[in-house]
Amino acid sequence: MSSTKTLRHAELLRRHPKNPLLTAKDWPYAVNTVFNPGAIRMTNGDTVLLVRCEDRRGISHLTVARSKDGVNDWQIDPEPTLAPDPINYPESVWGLEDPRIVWVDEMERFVITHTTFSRGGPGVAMSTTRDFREFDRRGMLMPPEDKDSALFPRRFNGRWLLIHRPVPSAGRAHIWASWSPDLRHWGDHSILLERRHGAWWDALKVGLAGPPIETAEGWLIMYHGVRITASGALYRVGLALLDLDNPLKVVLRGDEYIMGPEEPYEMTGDVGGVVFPCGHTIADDGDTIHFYYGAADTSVCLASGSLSEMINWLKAHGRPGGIPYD
Ligand code: BMA
Repeated sequence: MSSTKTLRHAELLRRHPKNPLLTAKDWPYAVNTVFNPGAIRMTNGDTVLLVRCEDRRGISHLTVARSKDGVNDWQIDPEPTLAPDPINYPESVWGLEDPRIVWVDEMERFVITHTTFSRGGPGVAMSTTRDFREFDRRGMLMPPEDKDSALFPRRFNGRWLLIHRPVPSAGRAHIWASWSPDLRHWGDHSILLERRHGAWWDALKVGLAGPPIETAEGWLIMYHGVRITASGALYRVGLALLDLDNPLKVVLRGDEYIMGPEEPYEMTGDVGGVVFPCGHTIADDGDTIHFYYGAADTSVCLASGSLSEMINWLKAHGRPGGIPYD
């Protein structure tokens, strides 16, 4: 175990002083809550968030919020950008949730993987777009129950690789990876990152946070870990590093979470005790990461850090993922 003396998670990530950046009060139309946004930086430098908005029925849709600096002056679409369409897409009847966005050079499109809440439970769906105005909806990729999905932005040996998080009936859930030759047929499923056991902060479920981040040292991933307590679930965020050429190999996994709910806006809301990142942007220096997260299933917040510091922290506080030590 790494000692608490050397734990620097509080310094690793800096919450923005303007948090929460966006709440239901900022929305141009009536919603219950706004949270868990996907994020991407456009070539002109603008930040685009695809925000999960829960309406007052309880059904979620996704709406674009754009900003020049990723903090101020959000231009929010006047109506839902990507909404459930139960007639044409029955799998979306109870809503669209928690998008992750990647730019795929080969397709010259953004690929959005998101939860689609069907009558049979939540599964993973894919939509693509060039402009966040028109979308090509490709339906459900992974049947219920499955969530927390992102596509790697390029192929490995000719095949696409998807991260996702099926939930077995026992309720405890690991992060999985699956391969596809065509983004339609998926197979060769395997566990990528296991939940831990007992008292660990990530003992109940783990799920991907934002999409994998390509660095010289490997694919950096943030993931959420859930632990059940007497007063409900705690959602915190941890780090792992995957091999650059073989992302199924977990090079390092941090023992300790790097961020947990602490601030009042993270502790209080529709679901208190939750920080839930789904997307990030990288600044021009190639190192500063701004990640956007849902706080307490109620608002959109921002925290920033440095990719090199996060990797250095993992080297000090992590160990190879395949070794059982929990
Ligand atoms: C998870 C997801 C998230 C949500 C979190 C806490 O299962 O559904 O969308 O933020 O629970 O409620």
